[in-house]
Amino acid sequence: MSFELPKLPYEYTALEPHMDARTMEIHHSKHHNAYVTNLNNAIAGTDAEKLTIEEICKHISKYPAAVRNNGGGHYNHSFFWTILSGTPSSPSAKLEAAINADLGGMDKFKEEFNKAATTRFGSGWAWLCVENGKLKVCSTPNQDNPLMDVVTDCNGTPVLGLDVWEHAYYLHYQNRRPDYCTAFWNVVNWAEVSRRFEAAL
Ligand code: MN3
Repeated sequence: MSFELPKLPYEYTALEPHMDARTMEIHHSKHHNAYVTNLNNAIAGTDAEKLTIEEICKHISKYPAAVRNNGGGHYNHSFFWTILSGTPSSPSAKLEAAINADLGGMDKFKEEFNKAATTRFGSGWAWLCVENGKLKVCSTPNQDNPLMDVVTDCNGTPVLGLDVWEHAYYLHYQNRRPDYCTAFWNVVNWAEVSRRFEAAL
């Protein structure tokens, strides 16, 4: 089995103006596609071809850097597309209650998440994860993610994530990563985040 580029669950224009169509098209059809191609090349003829991307991430220390970088890239982008939407939605009552209890409420959560996203030096991701039944905010460098056994300071089941690589925002926002991080909240698919949260408990 080889990995495939998933279809986006919406049009490239769906997240305008917060995420522009040109960026979405290049991000999906070029960047994500390259991670898939390079991952398939890196695992060709190995037992990893029989595994899911989640299983590969969980034991990533067994693999060469090309699998860590491109397997992480494939998992992270496949995840990212699902938690975005051009259709407004709200967190479920259960997720909202957990954000209040674990993170001090929605405003404090967004502030903490945006701080994680804007202060991640270079390229990486900000995450909202569930670990031992509790929500937490953290970030990873490059294409690492909270499933990976090599990650020690940001573990758990991801329920929301934000790509802060320049390729995710530079065409529209140039160097203004904070503006991109603020705009992100307009296109969060809270229905999907809530579903992932409840599945992770
Ligand atoms: Mn990206």
